[in-house]
Amino acid sequence: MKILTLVGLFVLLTTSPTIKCTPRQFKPPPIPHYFPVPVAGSNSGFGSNLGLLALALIVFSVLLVPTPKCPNGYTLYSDKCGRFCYRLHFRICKSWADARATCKAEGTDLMVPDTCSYPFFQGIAPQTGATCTDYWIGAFRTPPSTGYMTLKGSPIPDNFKFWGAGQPSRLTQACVQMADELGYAMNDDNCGELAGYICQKFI
Ligand SMILES: [Ca+2]
Repeated sequence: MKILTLVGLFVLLTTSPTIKCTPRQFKPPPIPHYFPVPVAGSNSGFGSNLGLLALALIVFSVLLVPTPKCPNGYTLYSDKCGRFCYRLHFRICKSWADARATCKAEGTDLMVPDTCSYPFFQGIAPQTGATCTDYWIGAFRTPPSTGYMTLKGSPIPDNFKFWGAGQPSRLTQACVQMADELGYAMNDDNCGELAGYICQKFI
């Protein structure tokens, strides 16, 4: 029995096909094209990608720069006249000085009249349910000086186009408001009078 087993094993080994091992050819995987591959006959490779990279950086930097925000209760205005936040206070009437103090407490100041944005404020001045009909703005004089100026120190001539008819009347009046009865044109009045007020902040 053992002899038959040995004979069978011999036959099996001598008749089996030979398995030849050949070294596996190493083929490196393709390199991903993270970087531009110059194209023959073209100069649009690396340079154009640098341009795209710069554009991407600009876009990201713009997205990352925080947009200035207006204080609570304020509205953003932006056009050829500039970019500013504003708020009309028309329910609690105050003197010119108290009105300005409130604007400052809100991080702003009284609205400075200028030829560009004044018509905009005239347009939004009428407010439904307003307790105060006039609005203090950022213009005044310091008696005995008769010359009016803005909070920025710019003089306001008497022929400034947004003075109401017959204004400024001066006398004891030294603070400027947008007067309801004058179509919200400018009127000087006594600084202690109670009125609404407009706060503004350029951003
Ligand atoms: Ca007046």
